[in-house]
Amino acid sequence: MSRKKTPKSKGGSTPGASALPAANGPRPVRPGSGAPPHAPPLPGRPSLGSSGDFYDVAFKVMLVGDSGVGKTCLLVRFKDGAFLAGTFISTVGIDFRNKVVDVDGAKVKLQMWDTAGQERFRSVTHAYYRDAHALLLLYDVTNKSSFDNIQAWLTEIQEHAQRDVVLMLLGNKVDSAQERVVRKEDGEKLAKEYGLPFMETSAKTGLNVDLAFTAIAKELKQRSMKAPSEPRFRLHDYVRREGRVASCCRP
Ligand SMILES: Nc1nc2c(ncn2[C@@H]2O[C@H](COP(=O)(O)OP(=O)(O)O)[C@@H](O)[C@H]2O)c(=O)[nH]1
Ligand SMILES: [Mg+2]
Repeated sequence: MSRKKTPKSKGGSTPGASALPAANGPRPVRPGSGAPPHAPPLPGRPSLGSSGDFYDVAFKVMLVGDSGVGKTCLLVRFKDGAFLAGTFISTVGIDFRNKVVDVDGAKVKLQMWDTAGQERFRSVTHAYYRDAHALLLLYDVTNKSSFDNIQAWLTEIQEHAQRDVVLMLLGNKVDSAQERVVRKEDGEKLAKEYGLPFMETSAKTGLNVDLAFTAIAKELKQRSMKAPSEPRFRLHDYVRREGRVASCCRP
């Protein structure tokens, strides 16, 4: 299997100015290969980068949703296993972080993009959507308007994202049980209406955070390099089966 080396993630650029080629549908990104972005992964020819981990295939994952729902915190929780409380993180913003995850023996690099404040007026650069292989759409379970705005976000996504983009709906901040105003059933109902996989998460406790990104990585990896003998990965079933319920809400 081909193994590439990933450059370290860093700040300072906008999604439109990505060092990686623009994606074309859910095909993998192949940094450094010089090949068109829509080509399949290179088999059996490892390539070396300047630093970082080896990987077989890479994808762009974008986080969208209203300002304050916890996109940056979710990303940081997945990448670094830490929670950043307070407002500091929301004002600074980051551009992207890389993480390589192991999916059934394959190294899948997720390049995860953050919107760094553009989402405040739902004015996210359209190129941001166009480049995405997967989108995590977040609302905050303690903020009703962030939930009500999901439909508007979906309209944006339908207009500007690739038609076969992998999309998942996440209701974040479930650790804040006292402040919850959006019921889990409401999230489930909305997700069902749009045919989306859905989970509740907490960037604070880490609940379902790794699972959300891993599920996306599994789906994308299968789409790009599924062996004929391999059973089809079912994203909806996977998150339904593996998703944990916040301890506050167990019956
Ligand atoms: N209780 C709780 N607070 C969170 C969670 N995720 C984010 N926050 C807080 O919500 C605020 C906004 O988070 P941020 O990640 O900047 O949101 P963004 O604007 O969507 O990127 C910050 O004060 C975070 O500390 C969570 O899962 N639980
Ligand atoms: Mg942010």
